[in-house]
Amino acid sequence: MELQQVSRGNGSTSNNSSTNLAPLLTGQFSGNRSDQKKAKALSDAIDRSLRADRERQLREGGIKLLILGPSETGKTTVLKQLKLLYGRKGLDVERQTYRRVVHLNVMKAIQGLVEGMEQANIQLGNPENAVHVETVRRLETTLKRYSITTIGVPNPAIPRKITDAKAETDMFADMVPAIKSLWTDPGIQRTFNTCTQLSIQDSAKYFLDAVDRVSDPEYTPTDDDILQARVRTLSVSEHIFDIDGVAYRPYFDDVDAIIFMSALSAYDQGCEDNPNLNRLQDCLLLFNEISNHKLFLNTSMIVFLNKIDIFQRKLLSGSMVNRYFPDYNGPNDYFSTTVFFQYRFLEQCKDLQKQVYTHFTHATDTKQMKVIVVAVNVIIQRLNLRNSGLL
Ligand SMILES: Nc1nc2c(ncn2[C@@H]2O[C@H](COP(=O)(O)OP(=O)(O)OP(=O)(O)O)[C@@H](O)[C@H]2O)c(=O)[nH]1
Ligand SMILES: [Mg+2]
Repeated sequence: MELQQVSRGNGSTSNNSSTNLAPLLTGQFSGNRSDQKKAKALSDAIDRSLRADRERQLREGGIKLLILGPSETGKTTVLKQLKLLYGRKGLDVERQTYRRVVHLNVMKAIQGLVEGMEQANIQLGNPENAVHVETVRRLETTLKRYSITTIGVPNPAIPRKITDAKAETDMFADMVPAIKSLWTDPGIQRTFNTCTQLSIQDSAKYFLDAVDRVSDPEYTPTDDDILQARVRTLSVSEHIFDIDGVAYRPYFDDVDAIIFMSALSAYDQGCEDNPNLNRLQDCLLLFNEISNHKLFLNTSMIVFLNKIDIFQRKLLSGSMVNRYFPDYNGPNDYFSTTVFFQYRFLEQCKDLQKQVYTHFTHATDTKQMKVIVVAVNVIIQRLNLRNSGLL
């Protein structure tokens, strides 16, 4: 496959320093307090200057990478992993914002379970929990008022007192007894373990098991909490990373590589807006469009077959792939079914000269993602060298 020429960040500093250091570079330092201050200011200014230069270099050059895929396949999670693995501040910038996201995720989870229990006509194990069911039913309006659309951007639709962190913590704390009683109720547990079409997010159990920890007034989300937390992305964002000296930046036209995200675990789910359309089937159709699109003629395609942990769990619980993909006649084990889906993705791309790479991923697992990112980096560097005639 032919690739466009790509340029790389080389880690060196430029002479066109974007920060003017001249005023700080004049004068001698004797070691007294005011000189120490000056030295610190100088050191900070140099750091800032180096960072600004490096970022400008990355912006001007670099491999252009786009992460695409249907909703809930793990795009934001991969981005978070890149920040953790290669970003300067990891996830610190957004850490406090996620406190509220986690609380919302917990409330959404218990609400989804109560709805699922009622739809499946499952009875509460402990009738005394009926009062808590009522509390959760009333949650809808609260959740609407609290709903977050874009992280870090104030939403004018949210009343000011609700954006107040203390008010939010208090509101959540009021809900905790109901959430805890319901989550341990045998009826809710049965719903969670037996209903396959629940509208709850994948991390529901992770957060419901951690209610005590996340409701602590001093609670600060951990990296794992942030990876598990879910907010739908409504905006397009650009991020710049430097992976082993190679700069990556996402772009829409002229991209060098696309990471196409799919969720293997969605093989038994319907689409949110059209429950009759299988989610993984819909994802295959989208990949067909993307991989054959003339805009991406020279673009490497790297498909992440994500959420393999959930996929494996579903298989182990006895869920049959051929119930949802009737053309699959093989055994219902992990190896055979993943090969089948891998082939289904590969066959979408009609250009036989074009390389499509696939990886089975578990995007919330930082260790696994580190290995995957290194492998992807190797692929892209090799394609880059081949294109420039060096390989
Ligand atoms: N168990 C598990 N959960 C995952 C995996 N990848 C992502 N998730 C979870 O799936 C949910 C959705 O992931 P996101 O990264 O928000 O999905 P997205 O593609 O950005 O979704 P949109 O912003 O709606 O387009 C989050 O709660 C993640 O923690 C995985 O491999 N395994
Ligand atoms: Mg997202």
